[in-house]
Amino acid sequence: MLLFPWLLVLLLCVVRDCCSEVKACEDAQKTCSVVVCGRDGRDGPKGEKGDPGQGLRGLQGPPGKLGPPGKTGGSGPSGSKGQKGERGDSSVAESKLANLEREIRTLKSELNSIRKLQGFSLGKKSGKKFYVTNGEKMSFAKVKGLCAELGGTVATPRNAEENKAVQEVAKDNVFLGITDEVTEGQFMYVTGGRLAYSNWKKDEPNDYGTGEDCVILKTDGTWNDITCTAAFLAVCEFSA
Ligand SMILES: [Ca+2]
Ligand SMILES: [Ca+2]
Repeated sequence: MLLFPWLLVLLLCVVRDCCSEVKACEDAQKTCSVVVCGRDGRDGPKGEKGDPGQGLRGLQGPPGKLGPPGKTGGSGPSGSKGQKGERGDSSVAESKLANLEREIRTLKSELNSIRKLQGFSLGKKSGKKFYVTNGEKMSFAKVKGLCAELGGTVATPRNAEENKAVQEVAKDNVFLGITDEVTEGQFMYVTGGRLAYSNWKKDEPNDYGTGEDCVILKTDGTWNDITCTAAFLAVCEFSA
């Protein structure tokens, strides 16, 4: 039965905020054996950080702008040496060369046929030679050039039969492949060698006037030395 009054006093102290008033407390002390009133104490030490809250997290924002390009890096280390390549195929070049050689042989064969045809139509065959003419008159130098261009030489009869063959082809005065340009008075074949045959006209060669170093075969079959710059018929000879 004694507890009831104490509880009543405590309740009064709380309800009336008696503890904030010293006087009220002193009054209470007079009637209370337990004092629960006093001034506020100092702040206590800071507590430990609490756990994260349980609230909802916001949505992830959009990605940021692209940053500026970085500096160019230095050269990397050299790679390892590759394997040796395969050898080139030379069979194509060899095949082309073989084709060219075949064509050259064909052309040579055709050229020989043409020469022989010319020999029959325009020239005269004598032994192992045949003679052709284009019917034109020109200096000895030009005759030499023309015959060389055709693969032949200036007509050079080395016996009476060949001399007659050239005479029949030419039917006019014609240069022969004989001169004394190297040594005056010593006539030689332009292809080399001393004369093996000659058919000089009487009193020829006479090296007349300022000099005569070339030779013509006259229409009568005889020879005469004459100036090389004069123009006479061109007759070339080829091997048959
Ligand atoms: Ca002469
Ligand atoms: Ca003469």
